[in-house]
Amino acid sequence: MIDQENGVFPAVCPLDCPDTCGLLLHKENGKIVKVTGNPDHPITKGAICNKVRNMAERVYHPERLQYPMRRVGAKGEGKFERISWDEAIHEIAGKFKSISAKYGSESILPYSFYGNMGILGVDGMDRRFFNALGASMLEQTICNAAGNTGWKYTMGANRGTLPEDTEHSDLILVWGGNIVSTNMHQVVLAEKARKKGAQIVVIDVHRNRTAQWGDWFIPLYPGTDSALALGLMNVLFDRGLTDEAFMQKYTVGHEALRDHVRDYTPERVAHITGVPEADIVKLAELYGNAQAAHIHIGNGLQHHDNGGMNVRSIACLPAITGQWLKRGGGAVRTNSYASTNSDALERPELRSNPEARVVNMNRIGEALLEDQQSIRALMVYCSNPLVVAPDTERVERGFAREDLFTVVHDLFMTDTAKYADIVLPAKSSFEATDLYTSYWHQYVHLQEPVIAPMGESKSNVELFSLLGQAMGYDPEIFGETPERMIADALADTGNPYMNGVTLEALQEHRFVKLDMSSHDSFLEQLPTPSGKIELYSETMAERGLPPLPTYRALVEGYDGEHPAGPDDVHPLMFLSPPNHNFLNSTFANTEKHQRMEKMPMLQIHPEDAAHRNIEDGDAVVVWNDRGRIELIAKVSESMLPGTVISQGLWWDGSGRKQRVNSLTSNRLSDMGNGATFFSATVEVKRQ
Ligand SMILES: Nc1nc2c(c(=O)[nH]1)N[C@H]1C(S)=C(S)[C@@H](COP(=O)(O)OP(=O)(O)OC[C@H]3O[C@@H](n4cnc5c(=O)[nH]c(N)nc54)[C@H](O)[C@@H]3O)O[C@H]1N2
Ligand SMILES: Nc1nc2c(c(=O)[nH]1)N[C@H]1C(S)=C(S)[C@@H](COP(=O)(O)OP(=O)(O)OC[C@H]3O[C@@H](n4cnc5c(=O)[nH]c(N)nc54)[C@H](O)[C@@H]3O)O[C@H]1N2
Ligand code: SF4
Ligand SMILES: [Mo]
Repeated sequence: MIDQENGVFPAVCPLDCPDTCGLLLHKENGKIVKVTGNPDHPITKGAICNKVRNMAERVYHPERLQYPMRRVGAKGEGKFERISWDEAIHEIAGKFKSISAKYGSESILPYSFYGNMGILGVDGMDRRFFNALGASMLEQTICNAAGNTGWKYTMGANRGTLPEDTEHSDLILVWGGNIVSTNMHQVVLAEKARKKGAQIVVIDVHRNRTAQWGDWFIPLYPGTDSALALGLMNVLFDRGLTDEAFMQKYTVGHEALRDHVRDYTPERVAHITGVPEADIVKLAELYGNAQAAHIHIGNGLQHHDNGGMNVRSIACLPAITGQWLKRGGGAVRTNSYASTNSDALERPELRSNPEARVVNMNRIGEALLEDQQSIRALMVYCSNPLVVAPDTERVERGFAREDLFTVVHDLFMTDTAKYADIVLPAKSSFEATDLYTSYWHQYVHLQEPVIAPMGESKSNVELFSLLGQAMGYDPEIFGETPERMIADALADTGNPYMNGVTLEALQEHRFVKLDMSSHDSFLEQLPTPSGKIELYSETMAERGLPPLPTYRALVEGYDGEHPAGPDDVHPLMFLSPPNHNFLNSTFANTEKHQRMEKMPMLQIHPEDAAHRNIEDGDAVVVWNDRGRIELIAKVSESMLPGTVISQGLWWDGSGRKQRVNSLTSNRLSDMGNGATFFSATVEVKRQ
């Protein structure tokens, strides 16, 4: 493909998005001129989002990094000189060796996430390298850790309703997820259900694009979702809308739960959540009487102090109503049916320091500042922590440490890369070979290079191969080709769903469906301690968590029961969910995507605006004890008073003024050590 100047070539979207779309890359004179959806892909069927339709702008952007560079200016200043790959690799390996010898290998920390979902690059050759090095380990909990943990306490595994089944639902609750922007093919499937009469209810803190598309929008105070779920359970038990036979057979703890939810009367829950009592009853009746009700549990409601419990509580709803037995009924957080042979990929036997300490990625600023003695070198790839990690000011101070040796591998000179001692150019996913699974649908994809690499850029696999060899590690393990790695990753997975997913099948078809033939017995094989759906969780009790779903107010924040008072210095809840045209901080530096998003804004309720003499279009300052940013006010009734919203992780252009994470906290969630991006409070004034 790479040698063919013209033609249409299959590809897969590499971004951290549930849809994992099949793509077609249209090449003319050796360059991609158009990106479209692959109509043969059974789930994504030729439709793709606008972001990726404009991917060529990113791939051929004039600011793509072309060659390795060494810092010559101050940290963060962005002044670099060109060096060769040989020099770069030599310098990094030399530094890692001397730092290891002097301070111990644990003083080196990798920092990565899923800027490119290719398994070989983020869960493969890189892991081999850090295992052999004996580096500290990164706890990668910035995205969905709280919710996944909460879900697993109830259901055992991150599995739920399959996408294709949702077109058979007659009621779809989209709860804390902005699927029009973040999971567009779920919207297509829900539209099919809607044509057959399904109703779509959206429960969110603001009238996002999904709420505008749905049939009924229910706004609530941030972080009060577990209270709402408990209120719904109260009505369901009270009105006999539960499925006794199902609960007997498939759950534990339903008697205890029935007693427990008596405390969550619609009246009290209305007070906590801001959802009117009549709406709570109406929603419970709608849910309890549905033929097949599906709940899409988004990521938004779990980025809170109580995020794990929000998901855990909602996950009890399909269990008490027996919805799991209905086609199109149930719920989904993520669908992790695929798995690779991670030992073959990561080579845990190479681990030179099995006791290496673990650093939580949400607390990177704190780790760098308070632990100065212990972290001496940092290697960042597939992530942009200066923009995406909470508490930016602290992260920035950490990265500014003169004694810290930092390497950043990226496609662009991100805010993070500006702090690097060595910057390395990364290939785009269309320039490399890698393997992609989806965390929503059941297809596995192969990407092979379609275009030549930009400048001297290298893939993660190539980078860590070179580094491993320069360190003197086993040349065979660090010299493996991507094809060999894929073949090994797909062999002996011990996972029946992976039957038939082989390198050869992928080379022939580009994407291969998981073998779902053993899937019918989903409920019979729940991997919880009891083997049943755990409405009461003994494990949670052992870990000091409430064993039954229980509402706990946010650490920093307000609800209807504890509203902000006159003494509160930061009386507004501040939420910064993703926007439509960026993918986290990716695309925030391409002009086309910036134009589509217009500018970084703060949505503020007319009542909150009036108190502060703020009018639509005013420049405003948003601040708290952690930081201060500047945005343009958009006065709107799209959320309840007391909540302000800024969508999108902006960073390019006017410097640090618009980085929303300057305001967010690095507190960890109740479960899973997850991020609490949306549990922050602020004050706002006109500039
Ligand atoms: N266009 C686009 N698509 C993306 C991304 C992107 O940046 N842009 N990011 C990708 C990634 S990494 C992820 S994890 C997913 C995330 O995608 P989603 O699962 O959709 O999650 P979010 O967009 O973070 O939040 C969804 C909604 O939850 C709301 N919310 C916040 N707090 C609460 C609460 O307490 N209760 C309720 N009910 N709602 C609340 C937010 O305001 C937002 O409208 O999207 C992926 N897809
Ligand atoms: N305030 C707030 N903060 C958030 C969120 C939020 O909703 N609000 N969402 C959070 C969530 S859910 C997530 S998942 C995180 C995401 O945070 P990140 O994983 O950091 O995601 P991106 O911002 O997309 O940054 C990915 C970087 O990887 C680079 N990259 C892409 N491909 C490659 C490659 O092949 N090799 C290398 N070396 N680099 C590559 C890209 O150029 C980009 O700079 O952000 C979190 N931060
Ligand atoms: S970002 Fe999501 S919707 Fe857009 S092309 Fe990629 S996988 Fe598809
Ligand atoms: Mo995420």
